Amino acid sequence: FTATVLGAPRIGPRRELKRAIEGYWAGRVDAAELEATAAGLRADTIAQLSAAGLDSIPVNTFSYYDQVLDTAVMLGALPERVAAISDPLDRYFAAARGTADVAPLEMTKWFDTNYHYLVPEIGPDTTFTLNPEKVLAEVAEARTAGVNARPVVVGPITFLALSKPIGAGSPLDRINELLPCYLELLRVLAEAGVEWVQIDEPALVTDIASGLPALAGSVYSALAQASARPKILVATYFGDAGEALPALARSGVDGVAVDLIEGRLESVVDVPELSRLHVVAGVVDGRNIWRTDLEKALATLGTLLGSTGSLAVSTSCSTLHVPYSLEPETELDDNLRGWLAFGAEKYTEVATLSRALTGGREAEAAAFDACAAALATRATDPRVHVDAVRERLAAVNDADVTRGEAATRLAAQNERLDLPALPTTTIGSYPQTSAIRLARAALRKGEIDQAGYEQKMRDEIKSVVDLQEQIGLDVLVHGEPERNDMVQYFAEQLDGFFATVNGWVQSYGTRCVRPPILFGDVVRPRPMTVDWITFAQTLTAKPVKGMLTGPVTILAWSFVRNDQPLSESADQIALAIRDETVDLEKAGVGIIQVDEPALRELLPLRNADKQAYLDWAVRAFRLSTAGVEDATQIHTHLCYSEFGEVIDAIAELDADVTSIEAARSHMEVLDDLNSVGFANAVGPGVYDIHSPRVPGTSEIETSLAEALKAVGPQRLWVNPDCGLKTRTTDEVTEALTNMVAAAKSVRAGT
Ligand code: THG
Ligand code: ZN
Repeated sequence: FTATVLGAPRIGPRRELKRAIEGYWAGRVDAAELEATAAGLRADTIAQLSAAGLDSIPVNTFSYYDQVLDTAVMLGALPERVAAISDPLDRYFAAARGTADVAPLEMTKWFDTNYHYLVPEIGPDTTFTLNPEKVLAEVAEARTAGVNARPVVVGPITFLALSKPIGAGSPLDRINELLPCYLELLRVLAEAGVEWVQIDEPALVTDIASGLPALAGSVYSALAQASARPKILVATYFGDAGEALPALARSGVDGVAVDLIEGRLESVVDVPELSRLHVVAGVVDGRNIWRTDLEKALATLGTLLGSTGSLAVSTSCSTLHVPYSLEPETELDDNLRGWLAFGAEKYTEVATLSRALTGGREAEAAAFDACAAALATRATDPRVHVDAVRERLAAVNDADVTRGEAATRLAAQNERLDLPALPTTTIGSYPQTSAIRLARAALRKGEIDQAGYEQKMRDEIKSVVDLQEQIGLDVLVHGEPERNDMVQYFAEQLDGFFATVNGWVQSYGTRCVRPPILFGDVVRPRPMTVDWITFAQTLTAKPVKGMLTGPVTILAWSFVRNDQPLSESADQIALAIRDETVDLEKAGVGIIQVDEPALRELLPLRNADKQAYLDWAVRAFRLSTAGVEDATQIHTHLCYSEFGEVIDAIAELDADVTSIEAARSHMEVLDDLNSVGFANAVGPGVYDIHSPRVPGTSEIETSLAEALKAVGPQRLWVNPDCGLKTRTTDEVTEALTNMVAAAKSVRAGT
């Protein structure tokens, strides 16, 4: 084949799958209706890819929730506790989200993307048996549609490398038990007449485990020796496959897919064994939204022609990570539109490149010329290079990223704030009530005007402030009713960002986000949060925290520029946040929180690249927060991850107070922080907000006692482990009341 993509989104162009699945969960949609919606979406995707001119169509990239969970099902590797549920669909959703009796699989980030997968559990009770029904059904369905279908499965190395060990030993130690399932899969796919199977091994571009290239060599040699099998395409993506590439090339597999957006061309060209393989060249960016420079991509393909057996054009990874189409983006100006390619536009790019590769550029001259003309405006658009921003950044020096001594700051803050020992607070958001959602919808539909909307938000803020007063918290927040999303909200107010109207991308399960597009230099035309915070402060004598999102998280949850280093974009955002902190301070706000939940997320996949990232990430945070006086207290909040690899960086952020998710990891993070000499205040989350269960007072006292042992009474704060926007007001009221009671009783004992 000559033109393909490694996978496609499945949530539906209008999030049809989200609605159907959530309807099924709520009992509004039955299984047959759900399946009909799903089948319709799969058929539409196949038709779309085929009509665009692709001659090999990926299938089995559909999922009701997550492709790693699908793989666990295919391999019969669900944990015992869910295996007991007899209905397959209900068992599947139980594994994904839990039930009243059964805990779900954990969820974590898929490599360095903003997609989350479910983490398989591999322990002594795990056995592997092949269940090929889903993949065979999707092959049969595509066959009926008359297309050349290429089933896609997650490979054995990636599956085990991403799994969580239960008990002793590493899941990867089980690879030899798993291979018979894959051999059997190859046999049934061959029997079904499949010509090519794609086995995804993105783990091979990482240093998750040592010895992966050698393991790739042995695993794929074993699979290549299967007596009956389709041709095997091993797909690597999200980076450079490095040493794994020659190992794969020698293993006897028939093809490899390589990411030429995040990987290097040399690592492909330099492997002589690839001259025997079909190389699927990922020259169209599958996870970012920029239009491909066709001229450049064709040159890359030309270079590869000489060193590969045969060549196909592809996206660098599945287009799961980008929105379906630019078509609904009616708010785009012509320049910006010309620089972008979402899913549909990328399929056309792949087909164009593939035709140009065989027929020559001249045969596709119109497309190449249009591309060049559109991209030419990107270099000269005044929004892309703003001299004032660049001059300001060039003048940044070490003093701009350094605050006074921590002890001096603490003394000044204690005097200003006069807080009790073990101060209680919350992370920032309060429940997004239906009143809030209705107000936002009414504003969008023009049923209320901006002033009416803002009044409703002030009403919400007042009720959240009253609630906190009543509960007896020490440091209050305004509750963030005005924010749809903690990144989108800021992107909508900063120049240099474009917020899409329908650019939905699956984040996990049925949950989607609309990542903003960072396309130009970042300018803050006016203060973004000051009015809301100062309004909240008028309602109470207690201090109200200002709430901002940090530069790394804004980047991690946006589509980022590809025409300058990430570090430069981070610094530009940092200057905008810095201006906001200074304005908040001027308005009398004494505590400002700058959240960086995604600090861990952007950590590079290769060890060699990690330190450089952490250096610029920390510096950008410090640039955001070092513009205020010693007496202004800077908080940060971190969540969603294992902090082990970034613990030094957390200390280097030098926030006065760090609230950190710890409820589920039993405060281990405090020992880790101690071990790197972190001496500033911390608020380890004392209960898990991700569950609707309300923690009792004595349970929180136990957590606090544990935390006290680790950090002592001088620098301990008391807070939940994350924002409260997904909980109900009743749950929040009860849990926080218990938290305040626990803090008071522990305070009395210190
Ligand atoms: N914002 C963004 N990215 C994120 C998070 C976020 N990535 C990590 C983590 N948080 C992912 N968590 C969620 C949680 C909830 C939702 C999405 C991602 C969610 N989305 C709504 C939905 O799909 O119905 C849509 C929200 C909207 O209307 O804007 O509930 O917080 N950027
Ligand atoms: Zn959080």
